[in-house]
Amino acid sequence: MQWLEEGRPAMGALTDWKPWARSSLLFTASYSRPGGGFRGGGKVARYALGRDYHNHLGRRLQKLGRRLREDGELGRFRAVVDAAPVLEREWALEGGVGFRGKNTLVLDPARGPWQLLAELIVDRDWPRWTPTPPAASCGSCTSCLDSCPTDAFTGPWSLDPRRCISYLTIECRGVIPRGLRPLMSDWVFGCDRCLEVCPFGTGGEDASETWGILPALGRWSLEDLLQVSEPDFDQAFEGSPIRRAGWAGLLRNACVALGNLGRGAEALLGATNHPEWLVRGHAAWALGRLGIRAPLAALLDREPDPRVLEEIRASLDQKGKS
Ligand code: B12
Ligand code: SF4
Ligand code: SF4
Repeated sequence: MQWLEEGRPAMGALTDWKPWARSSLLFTASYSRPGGGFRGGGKVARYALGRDYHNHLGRRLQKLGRRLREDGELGRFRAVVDAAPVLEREWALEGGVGFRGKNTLVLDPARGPWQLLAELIVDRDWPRWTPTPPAASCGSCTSCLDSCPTDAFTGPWSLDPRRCISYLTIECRGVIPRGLRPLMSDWVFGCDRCLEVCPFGTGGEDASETWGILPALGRWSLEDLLQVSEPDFDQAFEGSPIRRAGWAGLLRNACVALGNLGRGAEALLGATNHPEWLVRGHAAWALGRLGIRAPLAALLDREPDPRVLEEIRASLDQKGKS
């Protein structure tokens, strides 16, 4: 998440980032829908089951900005969807979208946490309104804090992103810390646990049709995924947020998920020949978790990468899943 660090100065004052900016128009998009993932297991965060919201909302905001410019309402504008160094949640709270849940997300009292945020930054002073503050709050509920699989919350409203499965499966580019892997269940892209348990999350209308479903999810199991080539990955995940994890990253996640599901021995053995060391290393871990030792030991003689050798040795030391 280096881009956030680099953009830190802009978070203080928007005009440090866009000197021409005068107002920010805030938009929310609902993505309430049933959970899903790869065929037979391998969960994917709901926002990523269909088309990429960055593109989808970005295009719509571009269109709106051009339209407002044609109408003489503004000169310059910038559409922002997630990937910009701005305090989207703070802006949403200020705009009256909802309240901040203990899971750190902005909750709409009527539709829960399943809301994406986006903005149109414009070079005109826009009429302000005083939003009515939402009446609801978390109260004494602690469901999200209690149910996080990796214990990523350091307290209410406070998260250590380095332990969050969303970070580990999407943003983390290297090795997933070994101690966290068994806690990740079969999440292969993102995690929704602290949203799923939220009592405010059940009220929204099903938005499945708006976002669609990526065909690759129904087509491939995690075992199939381990055999997908890089060009096929690029093609299958074109226009999907899942592409952000990268080929090696997603296959790494699939290995961890298979290890936790306790299946996929043959596919994992195949993955020990994968060209990416990251995949070979996590496949070795998963095989260890499945209790498959002899083929793992045989790899010690032919594995060239010291990082993978280290994983193999650690796997041989670990006991099979009990
Ligand atoms: C980095 C990031 C992550 C990180 C860290 C998340 C975190 N909770 O800190 C990781 C990768 C873990 C992550 C995960 C997810 N993310 Co995210 N993420 C972001 C991103 C890009 C930046 C957030 C950030 O660090 N901002 C900088 C810090 C400084 O701001 P801040 O945390 O808001 O804190 C400031 C203030 O708000 C205030 N503050 C902080 N805490 C508190 C508490 C109280 C009580 C008060 C009064 C003030 C206050 O002080 C801080 C300094 O000024 C935003 C998009 C964006 N550009 O904002 C999306 C965003 C927050 N993510 C989003 C989503 C949907 C998710 C996931 C659900 C995705 C998934 N299913 O896998 C998970 C949820 C995990 C969780 N429980 O948070 C949505 C949330 C929408 C919503 N309704 O709130 C956003 C807004 C993207 C979007 N455009 O829709 N994410
Ligand atoms: S997204 Fe998952 S791992 Fe991250 S804080 Fe929420 S429950 Fe925990
Ligand atoms: S699960 Fe409970 S504590 Fe967590 S955000 Fe929802 S209402 Fe708040």
